Amino acid sequence: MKLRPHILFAVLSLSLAACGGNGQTPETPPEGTTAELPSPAAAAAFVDEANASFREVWVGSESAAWDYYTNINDETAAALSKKEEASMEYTSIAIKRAATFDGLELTPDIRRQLDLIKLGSTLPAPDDAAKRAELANLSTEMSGLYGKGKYCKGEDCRDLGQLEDVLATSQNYDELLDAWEGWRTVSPPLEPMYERFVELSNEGAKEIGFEDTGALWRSGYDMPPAEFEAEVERLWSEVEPLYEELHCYTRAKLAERYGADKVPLDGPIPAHLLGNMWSQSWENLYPLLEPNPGQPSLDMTSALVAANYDPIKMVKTGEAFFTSLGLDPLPATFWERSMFSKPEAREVVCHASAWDVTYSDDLRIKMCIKINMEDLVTIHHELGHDYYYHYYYTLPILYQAGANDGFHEGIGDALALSITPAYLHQIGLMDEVTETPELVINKQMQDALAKIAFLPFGRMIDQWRWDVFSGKVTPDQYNQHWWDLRLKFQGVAAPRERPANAFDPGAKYHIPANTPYMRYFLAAILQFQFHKAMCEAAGYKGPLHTCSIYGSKEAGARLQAMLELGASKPWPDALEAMTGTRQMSAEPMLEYFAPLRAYLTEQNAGRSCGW
Ligand code: X8Z
Ligand code: ZN
Repeated sequence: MKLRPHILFAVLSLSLAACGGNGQTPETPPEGTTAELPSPAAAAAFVDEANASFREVWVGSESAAWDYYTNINDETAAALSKKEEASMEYTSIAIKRAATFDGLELTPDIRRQLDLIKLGSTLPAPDDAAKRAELANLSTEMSGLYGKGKYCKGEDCRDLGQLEDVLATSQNYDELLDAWEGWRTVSPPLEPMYERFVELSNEGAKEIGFEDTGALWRSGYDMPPAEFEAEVERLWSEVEPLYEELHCYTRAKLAERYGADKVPLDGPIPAHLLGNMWSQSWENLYPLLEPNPGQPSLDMTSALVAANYDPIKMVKTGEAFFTSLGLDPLPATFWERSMFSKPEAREVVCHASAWDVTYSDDLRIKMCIKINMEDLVTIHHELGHDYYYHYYYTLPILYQAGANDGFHEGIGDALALSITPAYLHQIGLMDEVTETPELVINKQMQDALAKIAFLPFGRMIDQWRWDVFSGKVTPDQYNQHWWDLRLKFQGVAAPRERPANAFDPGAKYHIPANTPYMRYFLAAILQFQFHKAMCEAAGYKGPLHTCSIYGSKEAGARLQAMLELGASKPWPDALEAMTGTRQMSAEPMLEYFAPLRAYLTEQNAGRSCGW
C-alpha cells in the first residue's frame, strides 16, 4: 500500500500480505539449489529463488492490500489477512535460509540481498502459525478501524477529512477542541489490539535475532542501530534551535488571538490550535502568522479553486513537474487504476499513498484529493514514490526500495521545494511578482510552518514506538508517554486532561498501519540536500530558497541516476552520487531558512522562548 517504500514495502508486506493464488507458500526449494551445503554458489541460487518467491507473495499481498484499502469490508479484510499471513510465513522461512549463509565469504551483492531479506520486514511474525494469523488479523483490523473512523454526535457523524477541515479553517477555540477531541474517540478500541500487536511482533523479532521490533527498524540504515540513533540525535540537535524560534513566534501570535490564559507565554501550545489534527505541520496558521501583510498573496488554495482545478488537474500538474525534468510520463494504467477522490459508496483509507501493486510499473496513487495547496504538495510527494518505483522496477525485487526509507519519502518533497512564486507564475497560478525581501519572508514563513514545524513530530513518533517495543514503556503508560514526548520535542500539550481510556497514538495513521516514521524526519532534512544538489546540477546560482529546478533536464538526470539504484547500494553511496557527500546534514535546510531565522530572532527579541 503505498507509501511503503519497498524495503518497507517488503516489510509491510510481511504484515500486509501474502502469497499467490493456490494458497501454498513457495517455501519448498527446488531440488539441488538451496538444499545444498552452504556455498557461495548455493547462496546465489537461493537469492534468485528468494527474489522469485518474494515477488509471488508480495504481489499477492499488495493486490489484496489495494483491494482492502480502497474498499474496506469483511471480505477484503479476510483476503488481505490471508495474504499477509502467507507473506509473513515465507519471510520467516527465507530469513532462516538466509542465515545458513552467515559467515560465508560472498560477493557484496549477494551479501546485501541476504541482509535485506532479514531487515526488510517491518512486521516480524512469530513462527507459530496461530500467532502469525492473529498478528495478520490485528494488522488488517487496526488499519480498517482507523480508515472507517468517525466522530458521531447522535446521527451526525463526521469522518477524519471533515474533522481535519475544522482544524484547518476554524479559529473558534471550542469548535476546534470538539473536532480535536472527537477524532480521538476513534482510537481507544485500538489500545488492547495494539498491546497484543506489540507482543506478537516482538516475539517475531526475537526469533530472528533482534531484541525487539524497534531494534529491527533501527537496523535498516547500513550502520549499527546505536550509530543510527546517534545520527538522529545529531540531526535533531542541528535543527532544534530553529524550531524553538518558530515555536516562540507562533505561540506569541496564538496568544494574541486566543488570549494568554488559553495560550500561556511560558508553556506548551495547546495541540488543537495549530491548524492540523496532529499539530504536525502548521501551514494552515499562515493567515494568522503572515509576517508582512500587503504583499502579493501566497494563498494558492484560492488560486487553485479560482482556476477550476479538479483532482485530475492537480495530479497532471504534479506529473508535468516530473516530465519537465526529462522523466517519463506516468503509464496509462496509472490514470485508469488510481483512486483520486473519496468514493461515496464504500469505506476507504483516505491517507495518501503510492503503489506499484505488481512491482512491475503498475503505478497508482490512492488519495482523497482536496483542492488546496497542501494536497498539491502531497501529490508531488506521492508521485515521488511512484517515480522511484518506476525507475527501479527492473531490479531484483529485494532491491526495489529506497536507498533508505528517508530517501523514498524525500523525493517528491524535494521537487515540491521548487514550487516557487516564479514557477507558479509560469504555470499560470500566480501573477508575476517581484521577490521583495518582505515577500521572501512571507514565503519562508509559509515553508517553515510546513517543514520546520514538522521536525520534532517526525522525531518523536518512533521515539514513542521504540520505547513501546523495547518495553521501556508499558501499556498503562502508553498515553502518558506519548504526551511526555509531545511536550519534550514539540512543546505541545493536550488542551485538557485526556480521558483514562485515551489512546492518542492510535489516532495517527502510522501507528495502526505500522508504518515506521523516522523516515519522515530523515526526509524532512534530506529533501533540502536533494534540492540543493539538483539546483547545482541545474546551474542555478542564486540563494537556495528562490531556486526552482522546473524544466531542468540536468537536475532530472541527477535525480534519475539515484532513483535507478534503488536499494542496491548502501545509502551513503546513493547520497554521494546525488550530492557529493556521504553524510546526512541539516546544513542545506538551515541555509534555505537563513532569511527567516534572522527575522524570527529579531521578532522574538524580548520574548522568553521555550516551554
Ligand atoms: O504519510 C505521509 C504521506 C504518505 S507516505 C502522505 N506523510 C506523513 C504524514 O502524513 O504523517 C507525509 C508527511 C508525513
Ligand atoms: Zn510518503
